[in-house]
Amino acid sequence: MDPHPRGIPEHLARCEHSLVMGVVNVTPDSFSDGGRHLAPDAAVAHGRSLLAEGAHLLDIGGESTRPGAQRVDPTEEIDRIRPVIRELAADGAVISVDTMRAETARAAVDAGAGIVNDVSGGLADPDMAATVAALRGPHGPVPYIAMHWRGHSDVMDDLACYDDVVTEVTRELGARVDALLTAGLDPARIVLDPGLGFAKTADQNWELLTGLDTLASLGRPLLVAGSRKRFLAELGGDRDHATAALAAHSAEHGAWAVRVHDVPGALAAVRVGGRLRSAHLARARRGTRPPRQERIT
Ligand code: PMM
Repeated sequence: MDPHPRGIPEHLARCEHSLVMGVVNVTPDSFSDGGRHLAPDAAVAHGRSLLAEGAHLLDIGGESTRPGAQRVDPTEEIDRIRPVIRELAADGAVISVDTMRAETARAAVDAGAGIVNDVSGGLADPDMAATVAALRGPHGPVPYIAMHWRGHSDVMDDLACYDDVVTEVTRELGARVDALLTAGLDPARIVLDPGLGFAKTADQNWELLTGLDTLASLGRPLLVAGSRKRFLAELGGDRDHATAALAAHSAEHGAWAVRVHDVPGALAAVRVGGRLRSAHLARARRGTRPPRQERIT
């Protein structure tokens, strides 16, 4: 399997470890950074500082998906993100737009976004899949990140019921891929995301993280997005340090990208995870030999 989706710029497709996607939430109410970058100038400055720290991609969103969040009006969502995308795209940033709405995805790509990141995997807006299939961004047809989702933020905590979370999330994501292909999406442009914290308890998030190899068996690159989420905060200590540890784990298991608020920690982590992965693969290629028996005579 190609570790990168088709439709990202060449210099990123050559990267040998997971990419780091920096988060720019242009919202008043996101979980960890709500309200900090609501003014366009503040959001652009934040995006630039994430890029200066080494972020490969920026994920720009105008609607919070924190547990319990209410929907934002689509015009308001577009008004929040459009000037920010325009300016950062003019700087040459590779941008994904974090939205569940086809109309917003279209406006964002028109403003310079090159990837659509949909936490609902196409379930929230029946027009999303066909719209994305027809969109052309700065690098050609746009890649589409489809996250595992069971319902909007006001009800999702009630939907965290699984017999086996890894099996069920893999099956449900597989069904989303089938639906996306039927809508005309190029399979090489689809990225999947287990949706940590979305209709999942803390225990279910941890279990899902042990199942990244199973999720990868769907044959698509994976995005892992645990940054600063409640299940990491529950560990105590610094949430960005915990996020970095998770990024190392994700990279070791071959994630295409990690979505994070703190870029320097995640960059160090994906480099470590990438080297561990290469070492695993090199060892597997050599084959495992039993240790030499030393004979004592
Ligand atoms: N989580 C949030 C927002 N967007 N996108 C993807 N693909 N996966 C996620 O898990 C995800 C996302 C919520 O986190 P934030 O409020 O810290 O941005």
